[in-house]
Amino acid sequence: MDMTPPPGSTRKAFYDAIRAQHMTPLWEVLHALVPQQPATPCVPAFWAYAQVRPYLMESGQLITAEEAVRRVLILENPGLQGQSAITQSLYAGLQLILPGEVAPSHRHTQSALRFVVEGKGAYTAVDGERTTMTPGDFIITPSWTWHDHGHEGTQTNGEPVVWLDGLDIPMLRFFDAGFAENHSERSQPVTKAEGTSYQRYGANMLPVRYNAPFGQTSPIFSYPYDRTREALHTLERQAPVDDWDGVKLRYVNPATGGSPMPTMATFMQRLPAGFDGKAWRQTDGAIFSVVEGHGSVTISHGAGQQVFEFGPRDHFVIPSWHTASLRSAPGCVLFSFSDRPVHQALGIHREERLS
Ligand code: GTQ
Repeated sequence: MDMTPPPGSTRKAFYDAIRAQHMTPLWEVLHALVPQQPATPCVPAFWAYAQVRPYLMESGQLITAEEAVRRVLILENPGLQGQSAITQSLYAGLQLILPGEVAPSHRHTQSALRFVVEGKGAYTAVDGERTTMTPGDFIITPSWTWHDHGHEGTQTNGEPVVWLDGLDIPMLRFFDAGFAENHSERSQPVTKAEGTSYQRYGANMLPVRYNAPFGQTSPIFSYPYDRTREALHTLERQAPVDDWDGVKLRYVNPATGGSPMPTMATFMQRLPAGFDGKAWRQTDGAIFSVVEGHGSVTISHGAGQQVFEFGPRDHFVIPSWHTASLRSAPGCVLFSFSDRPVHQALGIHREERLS
């Protein structure tokens, strides 16, 4: 029997023939399907707040929060154009609310985090409780909970409020598990005093008959910055500083010790003055929001290297398995989030700390 492979043209004819049967040869795509290491289309990207802010404010003149439902400029990864994604699994955007406005109530299966970037006077309502939004606060909207946003200031004395939205939109799209509905009222009825959740779940205690009001999602829906900031600054003075991360803490669901949401982990870190961090890489691509101070991040992948110099309210993304390191001369504070809990649940999370 002749075992010589047929010429390429015969293969091409074969591929055409099986395409009609909705089949395709694995051997042409095996390398790409099962890469030797992550080959993400996501690229490092940086949004300087000084560049972004004028457009955000201009959007405030173009459309109301009511008409837009959510007046957001999406931070779209240049490698994922048209996909409304900042990494393959995550969405990020900057949302603007002006004095007197309401972003009407709805709910969806996508989980959301809000990280407050600037301004005072806005609130988010979740499941009958409002929380005032203060810069640096980390706020959660659990999957399938009613939520609306508003601004109690007036046109004459209020200031614009901007926050970073982080959602698992691309992940739920991948799973085809997205559902949404609008509330019958513009603002949901307020049924709990502000701070109820925090007092009930945020004092290192839980109700005796704790019943997980939001399933796997944290029952604390606002983690105030003053507490986070104090913890980081105290630890910087009193405890060893990590060579890669500086002083970095992860936010927790106090009932489980796990991440605040099943799909997203959130972190806050302080780099002490003069920090010159070692490099690392990990499979979870991460989105950063600069809270205070200045510094730089160096991101390299293969032969390519980029350095972003950052200051307050700037945003950047470190894609999966890109090598990164952080520096800060005056010291700084960085918020970040990623899809790490999903990697961990699937047993595929990898991290390498380079020396
Ligand atoms: O605030 O509910 O940035 O539903 C994207 C989708 C924000 C929100 C976004 C949303 C929201």
